Amino acid sequence: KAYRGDPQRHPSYLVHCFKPFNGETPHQLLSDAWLTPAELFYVRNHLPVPTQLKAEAYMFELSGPGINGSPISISLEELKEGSWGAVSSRQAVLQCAGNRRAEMAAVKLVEGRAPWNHGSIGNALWTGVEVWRLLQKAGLQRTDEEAAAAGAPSSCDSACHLVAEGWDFHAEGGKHFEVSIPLGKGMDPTGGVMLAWEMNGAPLLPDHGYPLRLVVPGFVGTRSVKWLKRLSLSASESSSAWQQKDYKILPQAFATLSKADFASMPPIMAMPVQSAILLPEPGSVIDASQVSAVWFRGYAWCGGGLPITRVDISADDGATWAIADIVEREGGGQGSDTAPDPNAPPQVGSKSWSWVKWQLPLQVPPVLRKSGGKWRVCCKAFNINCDSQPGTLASVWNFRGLACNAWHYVDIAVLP
Ligand code: MTE
Ligand code: MO
Repeated sequence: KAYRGDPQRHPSYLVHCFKPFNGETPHQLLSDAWLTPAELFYVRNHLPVPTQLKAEAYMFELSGPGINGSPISISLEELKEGSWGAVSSRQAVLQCAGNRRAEMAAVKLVEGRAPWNHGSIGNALWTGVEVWRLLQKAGLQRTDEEAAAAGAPSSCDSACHLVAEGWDFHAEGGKHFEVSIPLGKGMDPTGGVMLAWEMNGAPLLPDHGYPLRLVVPGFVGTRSVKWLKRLSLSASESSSAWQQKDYKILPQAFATLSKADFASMPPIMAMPVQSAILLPEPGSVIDASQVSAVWFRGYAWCGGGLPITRVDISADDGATWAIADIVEREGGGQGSDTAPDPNAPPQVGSKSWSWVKWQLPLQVPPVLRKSGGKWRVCCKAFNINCDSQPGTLASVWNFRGLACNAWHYVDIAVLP
């Protein structure tokens, strides 16, 4: 009953759960679209959608040490007028911690609700106000002026964490969704953290946080709190179960809930290098008498704002690798002759919150062309720090099934 007010959804979602709604973007669309359409952008809700919120009357509360007049109420109107900092737009990927959980679960059972494939990720253009501007206007000062000039995080005297609470809540416990991020990320002018009211140029849809959400680029999706109710500065992390007992990568030794010592591990913030093959879809059938080569296409992304430098593809389980063509990256290659080459190396020191799209045609191997069989292809990406992805699912397996970023494999069937 609590979910009666939930919005209508696009029928093409690959639904993992209806109450709360957890739906994945169709992979063909993920591949075709540079900006993932909002009406099919993956949805990860923990609770019913709070549907009573209206942009016209909307306010959120800002409080904590260093905030003038704390607590203060800030309306969406004020944000849109630019009273809390210039309005700007930025592309950023959101990826759920559970993206690719289904692969991990196939190795060994995981304690995680939705069996996501590789489609709980999307890239969008977010419009709003940068949180560091808002916090500065609200009175938050860095104690070290030099650090400010250098764009460094605040020195964290009385408040180290930015806690964000949503309007959605548990009918039983009355607890609103809540998580936190380090204040340094929120105060970093290059950290990209925004309060956004538009996604891809239109007001946020109810499922994506209408009327206002936090967007924390480069961090695990769960930090981007939807339906924002309150932002507060705090000396400690959020004490919620979502912060303390959920989004953590536990060692293999804690393979049951009763053993899981959540306090021993920090919550996930920045996400590791990720890439996946979107097309052809696993299980596709290729008729080798009709086609000689197959185009493989997919995405690559890294958390922490670290640009992707390249994507490698292997058809022999990682013994040899071909280099994929980066067909699109932010500011490059979007169908224009004058745009910079997306394969050009990213600037050292630059940040990237968006993804890259890649492709590569592979010849059907002669053996398969002759007698048919299973064709297994995998990909891995590198970021600017030379981090890549681990080879096996077993090496990244964790009890909650989070941050799965092993080489991504697809098996397709070849008919001779
Ligand atoms: N914010 C609130 N208030 N409630 C939620 O359930 N889910 C989080 C995050 N923000 C959530 C939330 C999780 S786990 C993810 S992955 C992202 O929102 C998903 O955002 P999306 O549904 O817009 O794709
Ligand atoms: Mo998530």
